Amino acid sequence: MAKQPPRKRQRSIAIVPGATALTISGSDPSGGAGQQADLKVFQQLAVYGMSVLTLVTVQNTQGVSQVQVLSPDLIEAQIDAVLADIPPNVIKVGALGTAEVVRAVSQRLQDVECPIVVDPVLVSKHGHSLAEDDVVQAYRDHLLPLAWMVTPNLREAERLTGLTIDSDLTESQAVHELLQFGARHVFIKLGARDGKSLHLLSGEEHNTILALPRLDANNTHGAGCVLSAAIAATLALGETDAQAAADFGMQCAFHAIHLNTELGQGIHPVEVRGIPRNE
Ligand code: PXL
Repeated sequence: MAKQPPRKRQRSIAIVPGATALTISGSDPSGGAGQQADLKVFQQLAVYGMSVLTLVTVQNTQGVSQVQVLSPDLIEAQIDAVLADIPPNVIKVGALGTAEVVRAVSQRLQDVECPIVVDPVLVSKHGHSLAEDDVVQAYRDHLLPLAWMVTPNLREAERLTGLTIDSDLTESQAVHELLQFGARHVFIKLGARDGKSLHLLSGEEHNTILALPRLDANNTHGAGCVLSAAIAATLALGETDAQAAADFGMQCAFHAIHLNTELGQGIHPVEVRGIPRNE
């Protein structure tokens, strides 16, 4: 029998007039991850979505064959155009591609007043590095100090901190380091352990492990993007508590994995239309 979603109550989402979210991210033409995933999540959660394109990937569910990063000038001009016209209630930052782009985007976001959710896209699901060391350094120096929350997976947390994370102690050290770089909240996707999908959220006094049952699934393409986009969307809708936002993001990712449409011949994409919302 298929696993059922956890019984935990899903908070309902009401349409908040004027709730807006901006994603600054790369394109996945097959629609499962990146900017396409972010916009679908915003739409599903009744938030008005806007998007600044940073890079174009050539990919489908079977893999990525090319990446072309847009010029920093063009990215800056897109950000300026949006910010001058429609103020976002939240900004999510996804793939940026080069250190130059990380610096340019950070510079443009320096004075925005809304929360910024940073998903540092540095290491692929398969463990491949997607970023040179200078990109990692630019995240540390320029973008993390602006982040309301940073949402690395385990390997990305290792790249950002230079630590090997393999114990409770090194997990805590990684959270501490990422807070030191200036992120206000740190949410590390630790991965699967003992049949659970585990996450670690920083706290004032102590860090908290957040767990959901792990779905044994091959449709996880885009799950990380959905998680951080849902966190961003709930902030746009007025949430201010980090644990509630993180919890909501996890629930959304869980539901998006649970509804498997089995599209494509590789790692199937998550299905955002599986995320419950009130009608
Ligand atoms: O899930 C990370 C991610 C972000 N942005 C783009 C991607 C991916 C993963 O495939 O393609 C554009």
